[in-house]
Parts: sequence; C-alpha cells; structure tokens
Amino acid sequence: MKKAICPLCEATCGLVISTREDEILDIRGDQEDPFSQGYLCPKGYALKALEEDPERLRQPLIRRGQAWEQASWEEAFELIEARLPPLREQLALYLGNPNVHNLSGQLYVPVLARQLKNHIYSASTLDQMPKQVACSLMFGDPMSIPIPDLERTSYLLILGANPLVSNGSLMTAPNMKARLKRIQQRQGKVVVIDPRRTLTAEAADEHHFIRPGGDAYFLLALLHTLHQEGLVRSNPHFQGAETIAALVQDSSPENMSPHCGIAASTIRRLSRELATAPGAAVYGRLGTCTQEFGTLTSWLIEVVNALTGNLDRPGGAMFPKAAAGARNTSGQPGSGRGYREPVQFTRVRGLPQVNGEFPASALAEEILTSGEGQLRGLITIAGNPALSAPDSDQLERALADLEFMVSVDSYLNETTRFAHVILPPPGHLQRAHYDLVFAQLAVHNFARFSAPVFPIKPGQLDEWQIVLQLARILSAPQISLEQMDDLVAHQLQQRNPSTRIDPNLRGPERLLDLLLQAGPYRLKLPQVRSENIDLGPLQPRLPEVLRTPSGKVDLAPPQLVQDLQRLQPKPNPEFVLIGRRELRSNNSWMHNLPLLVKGPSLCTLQIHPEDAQRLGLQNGDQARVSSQTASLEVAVEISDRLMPGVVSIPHGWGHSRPGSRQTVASRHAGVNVNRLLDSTRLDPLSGTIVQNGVAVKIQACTSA
Ligand SMILES: Nc1nc2c(c(=O)[nH]1)N[C@H]1C(S)=C(S)[C@@H](COP(=O)(O)OP(=O)(O)OC[C@H]3O[C@@H](n4cnc5c(=O)[nH]c(N)nc54)[C@H](O)[C@@H]3O)O[C@H]1N2
Ligand SMILES: Nc1nc2c(c(=O)[nH]1)N[C@H]1C(S)=C(S)[C@@H](COP(=O)(O)OP(=O)(O)OC[C@H]3O[C@@H](n4cnc5c(=O)[nH]c(N)nc54)[C@H](O)[C@@H]3O)O[C@H]1N2
Ligand code: SF4
Ligand SMILES: [Mo]
Repeated sequence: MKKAICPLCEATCGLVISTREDEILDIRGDQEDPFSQGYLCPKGYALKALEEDPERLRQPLIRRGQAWEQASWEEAFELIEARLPPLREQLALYLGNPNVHNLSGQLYVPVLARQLKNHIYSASTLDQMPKQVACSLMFGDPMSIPIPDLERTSYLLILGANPLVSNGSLMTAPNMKARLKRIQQRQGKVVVIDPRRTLTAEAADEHHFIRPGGDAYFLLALLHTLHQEGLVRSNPHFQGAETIAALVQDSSPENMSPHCGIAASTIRRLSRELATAPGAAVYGRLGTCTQEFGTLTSWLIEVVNALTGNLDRPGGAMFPKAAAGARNTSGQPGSGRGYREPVQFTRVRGLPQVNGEFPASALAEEILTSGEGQLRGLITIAGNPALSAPDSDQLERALADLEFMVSVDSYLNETTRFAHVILPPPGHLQRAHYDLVFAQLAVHNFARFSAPVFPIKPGQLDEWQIVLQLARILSAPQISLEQMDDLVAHQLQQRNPSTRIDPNLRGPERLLDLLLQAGPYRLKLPQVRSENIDLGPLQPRLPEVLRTPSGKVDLAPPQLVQDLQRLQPKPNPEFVLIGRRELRSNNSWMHNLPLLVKGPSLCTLQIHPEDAQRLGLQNGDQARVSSQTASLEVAVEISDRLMPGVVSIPHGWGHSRPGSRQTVASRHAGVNVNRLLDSTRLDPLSGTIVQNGVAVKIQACTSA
C-alpha cells in the first residue's frame, strides 16, 4: 500500500495505491488525507490504465521521414546536440498544462527557459493569464490571487467556472461537491452565473444565464448598486476607490441588464446579498478569463470582493500562505516589484510579452513568416498545442515547417507527430510530488509531499533529467548532468543565504528542500516527507502580500480603466460558441484510455431545443459549424442546459490526425474545436485568446 498525491488536476487528491511489484492492483482516495478526505474522481482512478497503456511511450523515438524508430537516450541526445544548438537564436519553447503538476516543470523547466531568447509560449495564454495580469496590477504579483475561503464562506458567487466537473481551478479544493454542500448546510448560498446550466449550477441555490462575454457589464452594475445603496466598505490599504465610484456612475443595473442578459432586479438583490453576507466571495474562472474582456472581468471581480469588504477576511477571498516557492512570502510590501510594462513584442504582430510569455496564438505566424528572427526550432514539453491553441490548421502548417522539433511527452499525438525526436518521461507515479503552484492557490494551508510509488527503472530518465539535459546541451555541453544539477542547487541556495544544501539529496527534492527552508514556515523536506503538515486555515495577510509600488491594493490601475473603453455593446451574432469540460476528460489527453472514453461521445455540439428545431436538427444529426477561420461537422446533442443562441463544443478532441499513435483515442476522435478559433482575437492586456464567445454559423448537413 503506497500513498501518492494525484498529479492530474488542481484538486491534488491524496491517493492510496495497492501494488504488487510494479503492477497497480487498485487506486482509492486516501481517507486519511486531511485535505481530500478520500475523494477521488474517474481520472484519478484511471492512473492505473495510464500506467498500463501500451501506447504510452517508454523509449525515445526518432523520426526518419515518416517512420519512427525507437532509439536509445544516447542516440536521441546525440541528434539533439547536433541539431538544436545551431537553431538557438530561432528556438521557441511551448509549455503545456501538466508542467504545473510536476516538480520538474516547476524547478527545471525555468533553467531550460533561461537558455532561450525570449521565445516562451505556454498554455497560460489559453487559460488564466487575464487573472494573473489583473492580480499583478492590483496586488503586485501574478501569483497573488485571492482564493474563496470555502471553509468559512457563507456566500459564493461563481462566474464562468464549473468546479463540480473541473474539480476546481485557481482554487485548490478537493471534493467541491461536498464543499458546496457544506456552505448550504451552514445556511449559506451558492449562486452560479453561466451561459450553460452546468452540474455546478444545478447544485447551486441559484443559476442565472449570462450572455457570453457579458460579465463585465454585470459586475459594473453590481458595483453601481453597492455605491448607490451605500454598501461600499472602505479600507486603508486600498487606493483608487474614488476612481471606481466615478467609473460606475452610469452602470445602473437597468443600463447593463440588456448587455449581460440578467434582470436588473436580480443584479440589485445579488449585490445586497454579497455586501451583507457574513463572509462572501466572488470567484471567476475559465469562462471569465478566456473571453473578449478577460482581464477587465478578472479585475472587476476582485474590485467587488474588495469593496464589499470581503477581500482578505475570513469567509471572503483570501491569500494562501504557501510553505515553498511563493513570491508573496519573500521580499517586502511596497518594494515596487509590481506589474511590469511589456518591453518585448512579437516580431510579426507586435503583441506584448506578458509575464515573460508571448501569446500562444502568435506561435504559428512566428514560425511561418520569413525574415530575421523567424522561429525555426521548437521544444514542446507536456503540451499539445495542435489541439489546444487557436487556428489549428495554421498551427499544423507551422509545426510541419520547422527545421527541428523536440517533444518531451508521453504520447505520439497530434503535436508530437511533427517532432524529430520525442523524449518520454517516466510514468506519473514514478516521481516525487509536491504542489508548488497549487499550495499557493489552496483553500487551506498545507505542505503535502508524496514519494514515487515506483522507482525509476534502468534505461529510464526522470523528467527533470531530460529537461536539464536539454538545458545543458544549449548552455554548458562541456559539463556533466550531475555538475549542472549541482550548479542549479548552488544558485538557488545563494539566492536564499539562510538555507543549507542537504548533501543526501539531489534533483528536485534537493531544490524543494531549499525552497521549504527559505519559506515562511522554515520547513525541511524530511519533515514534509514524513507527514502531511497542516498549516491552518487561511489567515488575513493583506499588507504583507502587497508588492505594488504604493504598497496598497490598486483598485483602479490605469491600464484597466483604459481598457474599459473597449466595452462597447455589439449586435448579437446568431450563434455564439462556448466550450465545456467533461468529468472523464483531461484537456486533450487521457483519451487513449478505454475506461474514460467509453460510452456516448463527449465531443458533441450542444444546442438549445428551440434553436435545434429552427434549424431542423435532431439529436445525433451532423451539423456544420462555421467560423471566420474554418468549418467542421459535428454530431448534435440537443440540450436545454444551453442558453438559447449559445452552443457548446468541448476542446481537446480531433484525434483523427494521420501519424499519431493513439488507437483508442482515434476511435473516439471527435472534432477539434480550436480549428474554429481565430488566433487574432485576443484579450489585449493578457494576450489570451477568446475561446468563449465566438460567432459561428450552423447548418444542418444534408444527409448523403
Ligand atoms: N477551445 C478551447 N481551447 C482550450 C481550452 C478551452 O477551454 N477551450 N482550454 C485551455 C486550457 S485551460 C489549457 S490548460 C490548455 C491545455 O493545453 P496543452 O497544455 O497544450 O494541452 P494538454 O491537453 O494539457 O496536453 C498535455 C500534453 O502533455 C502530455 N503529458 C501528460 N503528462 C505528462 C507529463 O507528466 N510529462 C510530459 N512531459 N508530458 C505529459 C500529454 O501527452 C499531452 O500531449 O488548453 C487550452 N485550450
Ligand atoms: N474533467 C476535467 N477537469 C479539468 C479539465 C478538463 O479538461 N477536464 N481541465 C483543467 C484545466 S486545464 C482547467 S484551466 C480547469 C478549468 O476549470 P473551470 O474554469 O471550472 O472550467 P470549465 O468547466 O471550462 O468552466 C468554464 C465555464 O464558463 C462558462 N462560460 C463560458 N463563457 C462564459 C462567459 O462569458 N461568462 C461566464 N460567466 N461563463 C462563461 C462555461 O459554460 C463553463 O461552464 O479545469 C481543469 N480540470
Ligand atoms: S479530482 Fe483531480 S486530483 Fe482528484 S483524483 Fe481527480 S484528477 Fe486527481
Ligand atoms: Mo487550463
């Protein structure tokens, strides 16, 4: 019987795994884990199938023309050493989502990233970057994100998130269903604002449809009501409150209601409820980020939290205090680190680099457009941009055009089929785990570590070794991997002079130990290794986290105030496309596991019954969905969960591409919705692509 922390999503559930030699017999939720208390979802259970999947790569592959050859690590790195360094100046890195669930991704990928000339792309600009930009501007750090204090809140207003299915994001809280129920059991209330009646909406006390992209109007109207009814709370740590008061003067619920689709009386009531609950939190996630007004909306959410007196109070939206690696536990308030104005811009479109990254939607054109600075090489780590980034047809052309591409990935899939070398990490249970990122976003402060369930076998390389090897090839080919690792540890130690290097540790565990020592609780790895350490409920810590130059919460950063000018009502298109997540799916992967993909297709066009009737569509019919960039045919699923005029297709499907090696996934291929997305439609401050709220046309396909 072994224990592990699930590395698949932000909930970070504790698992109990029974094994016999290197076989998994069973996986269960760990009842003794104080945080997840036995909770487990179908994906956590599917770790067994993932471990056993015969098509999961176990050895490096080298592509010769269209054929793949199994290679030794020496052969693979020899080829990389010959081909990659000459492309150094024209080399990009794409980092996918699983990097945030992996110590290698957090501790060694930055070492590799420093060897590149700025060309860093990641899934962040397909996801949470708007929230990070808003929090940077308001609180001074992209990771100072207020988290609903779920354990004590009595009022939770959820916008654009479906945590009962996604298991939560930028809010680490295993078993959301039980947590929402507990809010209700203590006479609290959960309200969901979403263009789709999701499972979370069903579990809530109230659900209101909102027009996709309409959240900023709704939030402005909430703020207007708070001001008009004298419900605004002041706080000596805030600046800019008068600017907000002036900005929302004309945003009455009556004025805003037609643009968001929520009744004025409902908006007024919700703002009173928020302001008078003993502790309330507004929480917005993917639907509020990956839309036309992502950064604006993320900002206004925190302004509502602040002006209702709920920012940094128990039961409100609070800042976790993580034990390792959190930037808001080092440095001083008012030290002026704050938000950095972009100084680098993409070559082709002049899009700003935000938070050290260029928008993922610029990657294709940077490869395809000739001229000085054209990208010719690419490393992808744990990412599948061919399915997850917009305008996939263009991105496929770009990937095919590269001179050299290396992928660190577990599968030969829609993206890695374009690589020249694929370097597979070991299994997900063959590594130590500690959630450096999610401890900064968790609803309770914990330090939780899990040791590898299975050891690394002879002939395997750990993922951190693969990544460090790539960094070594680009920076210091004359030294050994061990020497390179020592160098990384020494550099980290020197940044925190009070820490000591433990001579018994190496790799990520040595670095983690240094971060724990430097952290606010002065922990050491051996302590965290022996037990889960409960660091208590979230505590008020506002002045201490602020890193804005003024040392205050900036309620009205000029960049955001200016961006409000973009908020202009436009005519409604006939249909607006949004995404959705399904419990048995994980973005674009885990679709090769029969356990998860069996049953009816998860990749359908959901459409409201009245819309379907008007178009003459029946359940199971094929419909043609067209946008400005592409069109595709997809099976129809009639569902009154959708707001009329809104349709939904999930992302991460379209597994029918030639040359990928995922037999099960290709039988459940679905369509790639990102073919429909326009790579030029961005939220300008964050460089984040508009995935929700895309105008489309729909027609019934005439049967053959
Ligand atoms: N239309 C639309 N597009 C979206 C979204 C949407 O809602 N709608 N959501 C966006 C969001 S939020 C995200 S996060 C992105 C995700 O976008 P990506 O991160 O690009 O894609 P993933 O599907 O997460 O792909 C993960 C890849 O990592 C590999 N992998 C899994 N585990 C490991 C590991 O431990 N090590 C390594 N090296 N590889 C591993 C898998 O085989 C897979 O190839 O998609 C975005 N795209
Ligand atoms: N099972 C499963 N879990 C996952 C993932 C997965 O693929 N499958 N992916 C993981 C990842 S990478 C992430 S980032 C998280 C995301 O976690 P969540 O943010 O909870 O993700 P979604 O389920 O996409 O929820 C977004 C919601 O926004 C709604 N929405 C769309 N447009 C708008 C709008 O304009 N306004 C409002 N108010 N709502 C809107 C959608 O209808 C949807 O219900 O989930 C993670 N967990
Ligand atoms: S909810 Fe997330 S962390 Fe928990 S078992 Fe499922 S995939 Fe793993
Ligand atoms: Mo994500």
